[in-house]
Amino acid sequence: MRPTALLVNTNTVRPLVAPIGLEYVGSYLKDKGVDVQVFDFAFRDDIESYISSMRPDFIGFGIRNSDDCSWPSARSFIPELKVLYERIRNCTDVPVILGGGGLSVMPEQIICSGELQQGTIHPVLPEWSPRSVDVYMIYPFQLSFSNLIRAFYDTALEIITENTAMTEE
Ligand code: B12
Repeated sequence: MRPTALLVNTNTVRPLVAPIGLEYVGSYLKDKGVDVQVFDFAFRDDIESYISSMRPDFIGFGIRNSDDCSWPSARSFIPELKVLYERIRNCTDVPVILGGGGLSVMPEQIICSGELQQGTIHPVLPEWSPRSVDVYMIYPFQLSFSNLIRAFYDTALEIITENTAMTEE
């Protein structure tokens, strides 16, 4: 019997974009003989009944955006992603594989540091981590290094140092 996969699109950010990353994964799996179905949280919410009637062998959980990368909204999607992940975890024991651009940018730091430490999530293909990048701070020289800029600089440095330490552990 052919294995079955359920690919879950968790991205509900409006205006919607097609889950092209998930579709690439689906095409690849189909080529390998896997039956693939897509559940899209942008259009429905009944994941529990869907899983219980489909009974997939494994689930791909797509994370396109971990946050909106916007200021001042600075909206993190992690709390709602965790709720969706827990809902799936609570209704099936099959492997759940996380992937997608929002996850790949900073997996340990923003998504699943606790779960990685507890061993409830395991990294797959750790050699495919994103390469590190240099960070620059540019400000109008007329402003000089004011207290406000100094406060921003210190906070940014603290966060980056903390995250770099986590990545290098
Ligand atoms: C094109 C693009 C856009 C276009 C999308 C156009 C469209 N019609 O699709 C536009 C300009 C509209 C856009 C908007 C936004 N974007 Co944009 N976008 C991108 C960009 C440049 C490419 C995304 C893409 O389609 N890649 C091609 C697909 C095939 O690749 P992929 O999705 O990564 O999928 C691959 C893997 O990740 C993996 N994969 C994917 N899903 C899954 C699932 C599983 C289970 C597994 C195992 C693997 C897997 O396999 C795929 C094949 O290799 C990325 C940056 C980048 N270079 O990746 C940012 C990026 C994804 N966007 C980002 C953001 C933040 C946004 C916005 C929220 C910005 C905003 N504030 O409005 C919105 C959200 C829109 C929405 N509704 O979701 C961020 C997300 C970062 C984060 N911290 O979460 C990124 C990473 C850019 C960045 N570095 O800041 N975006």
